[in-house]
Amino acid sequence: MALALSLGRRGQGQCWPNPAVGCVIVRDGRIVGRGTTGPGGRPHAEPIALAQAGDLARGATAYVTLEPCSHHGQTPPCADALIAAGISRVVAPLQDSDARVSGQGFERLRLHEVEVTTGVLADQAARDHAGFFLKTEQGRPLVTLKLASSFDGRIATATGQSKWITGPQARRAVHALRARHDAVMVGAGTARADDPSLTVRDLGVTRQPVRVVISRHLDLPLMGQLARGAGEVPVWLCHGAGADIERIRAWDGLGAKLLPCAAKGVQIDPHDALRQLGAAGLTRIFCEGGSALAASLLAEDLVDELVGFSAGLAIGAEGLPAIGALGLSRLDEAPRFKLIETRALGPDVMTRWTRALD
Ligand code: AOF
Ligand code: ZN
Repeated sequence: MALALSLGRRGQGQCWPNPAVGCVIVRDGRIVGRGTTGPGGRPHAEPIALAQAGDLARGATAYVTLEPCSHHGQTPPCADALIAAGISRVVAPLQDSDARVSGQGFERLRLHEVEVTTGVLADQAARDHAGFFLKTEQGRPLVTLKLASSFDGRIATATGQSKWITGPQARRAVHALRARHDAVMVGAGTARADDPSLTVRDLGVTRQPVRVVISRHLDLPLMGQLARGAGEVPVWLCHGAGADIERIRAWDGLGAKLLPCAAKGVQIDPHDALRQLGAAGLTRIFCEGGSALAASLLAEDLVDELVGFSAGLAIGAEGLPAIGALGLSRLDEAPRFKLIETRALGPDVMTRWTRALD
């Protein structure tokens, strides 16, 4: 199952709107087939592994990271394919949250006398599929918030200088993280200040993450990196109702997808933006700032994971803070996260945190 989970994780960022599933087929203690859900969500993992196994699938055990599907979608049900291939046991940690499946895949397998074991490495599987579960159960994607800052949590000097706070190893790690998400998201301030391309470079991904900008007024440069490549790597813009019609037309003409969102105070309502991004198919979003967007997501308890890159550099109080005002007065109101990983990356340190849910 650990191998199946790692195969599944390879598909993260590539399979949306579907979950990235892994499958390993074992016969007499030998691995005879492996599969990962294909780019865009098809083929599913099981038929890939079954095709590799061929006749050896008869009497074998299939380890699948999610309940095999039971519905007739664009492909026939994986539960039926496993039954037809003569698989005698299926090990799958969790039930699928898609209403077309949820429990019926397991039921179908049991009905055909396939032994079903659930719960194996379920915590890891729940983390790996968290984006898909959030999308199907709560209608929003998972949000990973990335902060690359000085030791004192600043992302730029008072004059806006930010290149570079962290070193090349940390920046490479950022590209690897982008590749594992369906979309990279920034606020309008960051899009204006940094003119970022938000693409994955030097990693050879088959599917680039969607580039999302949250911009109430759509006051984004029409000559920058995002505008230039909008025809090739998707650009999705979450904007407010009052955005200038000429700007809407201009971005539409460049090939961007426009998502009108509700406002909350002077900003876009992050709940509405995420709801729309989820409805458009995204399961995992990598947010790279800036401080206002980071604060609005944290204030609404919409951050599931944090990734911090911390450099040995002190910028001081006049620098731009990584996270804008949260309006908190008490410590017990502050969103708290649980440490899951630390790694030294040359001169910098990476830490990963998950939302502590108590
Ligand atoms: C599996 N194995 O590898 C994946 C599954 O649109 P379709 O027909 O491709 O079905 C999408 C649904 O299939 C998706 O919502 C989820 O329930 C399941 N994904 N199931 O058996 C896989 N990716
Ligand atoms: Zn399937």
